[in-house]
Amino acid sequence: MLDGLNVEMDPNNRPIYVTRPYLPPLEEFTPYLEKIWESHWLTNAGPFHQQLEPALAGHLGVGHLSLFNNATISLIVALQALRITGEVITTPFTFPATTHSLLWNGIRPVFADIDPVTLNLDPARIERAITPHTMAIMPVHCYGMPCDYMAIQEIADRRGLKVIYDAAHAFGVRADGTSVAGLGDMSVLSFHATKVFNTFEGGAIVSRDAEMKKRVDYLKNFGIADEVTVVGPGINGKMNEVQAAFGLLQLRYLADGQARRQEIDRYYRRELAGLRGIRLQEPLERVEGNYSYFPIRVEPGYGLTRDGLYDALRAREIYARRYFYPLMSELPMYRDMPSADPANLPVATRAARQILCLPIYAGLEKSDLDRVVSVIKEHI
Ligand code: T4K
Repeated sequence: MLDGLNVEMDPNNRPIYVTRPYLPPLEEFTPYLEKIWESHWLTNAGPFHQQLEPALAGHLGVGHLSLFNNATISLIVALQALRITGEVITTPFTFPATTHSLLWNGIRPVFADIDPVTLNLDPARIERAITPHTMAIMPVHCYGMPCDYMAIQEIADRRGLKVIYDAAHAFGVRADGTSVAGLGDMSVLSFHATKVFNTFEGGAIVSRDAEMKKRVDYLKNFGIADEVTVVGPGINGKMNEVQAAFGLLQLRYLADGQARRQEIDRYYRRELAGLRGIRLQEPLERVEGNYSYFPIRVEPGYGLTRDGLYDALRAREIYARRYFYPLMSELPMYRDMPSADPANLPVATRAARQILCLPIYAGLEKSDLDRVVSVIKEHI
C-alpha cells in the first residue's frame, strides 16, 4: 500500500532544507497533552500559558513579556498599543510580515536603506527619512544580527519617535551583554516552526513596563478587561495550551539545538573561507548570536550568479533560500511609494540579489554539510 510511510530515502540524496524544527522526543510531550486532556483547558491564558510567560521572560532576561499566536499579529498589536499612525520608517530587507503590519494599521511605510555589513537599517538613512508625519521606527535584527540600537535610540529620543523592533530572528541574542529582546519601546519575537525556539506557531511582545504589558494583554484578547468591560478594539492574538506546553518542553532542549547550530556555523566558516566571490557575514565580537541563519553573498568573481547557485543547489535537493528577495519595496503594494525607488535603496537592492541563506539546523549531518559545500566549490 502506498501510504507514504515506507518510502526509502537515500541518505546521500535526502532533501536538505534551509531550516528544520528541532523536536524533543515525542514521548516527552505526551504527559503535557495528558494534562491538557484532563483539565479541558485549551486556551485563553491557561496553566501552561501562565508558566511559559515568566519562564521565557526569565530565559531572555526581559521584564514584561506577552505571549501571542504568531509574530505577525504581535507586530500589528504593538503598533496599536503604542497608538502609532502616520508614517513609520522601516527596512525593505525583511519578510512581508514587518511591512504588512504597518499597512494593516493604516500606516504608511517609509523605506530607508540598510547598512552593508549588518544588513539592518542604517541610522544615517533613518535620519534623512524623517518627516513631520513620522511617528516611529520599525527596524529588524535581520538574521539575528543586532541593529545599531544605540544610534537608533539616540535618533528616536532626539526626534520624539517610538521604536518597535521586529526581533523575529533574534531569540536569545545578546549585544554588549544585554538581551536584544528588551530593546526599544517594544520588541516582537517569533516562535514559528522555522525559528530557533518554536511553539509550532507563536510569538511575543516585550513591553517596557507593566502598564504597557497590561494594554497589550487586553488587545490580544479582543480588548476584554473583564466579563462586562471591553477597553479597546482588540484582536484574537492568544497562544493556546498545546503551543505553550510545547514551548515549555522546547526550553529544556534549546541549548542542545543551539550548540549544534554553532558547530555548523563554524564548519561553514572554515570550509568557505577565502572562496573567490563568496563573502560571509562576519560575526561581531560584542554579540552573542543564535546561529539561526547562515547568509552568504554571491559576488562577481564566483562562477555562478546567486540565482545560478540557488538552482545548482536545488538540482541536488538542497533548498537554500533567497531571504529576502524580492525586497518589500519591490512588491506591487509598495513599489509606487517614493521611498521604494531603487535609487533610494542601493545597498538593499544589491543584498537582495546577492544573498543566499544556507541550510542550518540541528538535524544536519556532516555528510549533508559536505554535500552543500561541495556544490558551492564545484563552481568557483
Ligand atoms: N518578521 C520577520 C523578520 C520574519 O522573518 C518573520 C517570519 C515574521 C516577522 C513573522 O513571523 P510569524 O508571524 O511567522 O511568527 C518562513 C517562516 O514561515 C516565517 O515565519 C519566517 N519569518 C521566514 C523567514 O521563514 P517561508 O515562506 O520561507 O516558509 P516555508 O514554509 O517555505 O519554510 C521554510 C523551510 O522550513 C521549508 O523549506 C522547510 C522548513 N520547514 C518549514 C515548516 C513550516 C519545516 O521543516 N517544517 C515546518 O513546519 O517563511
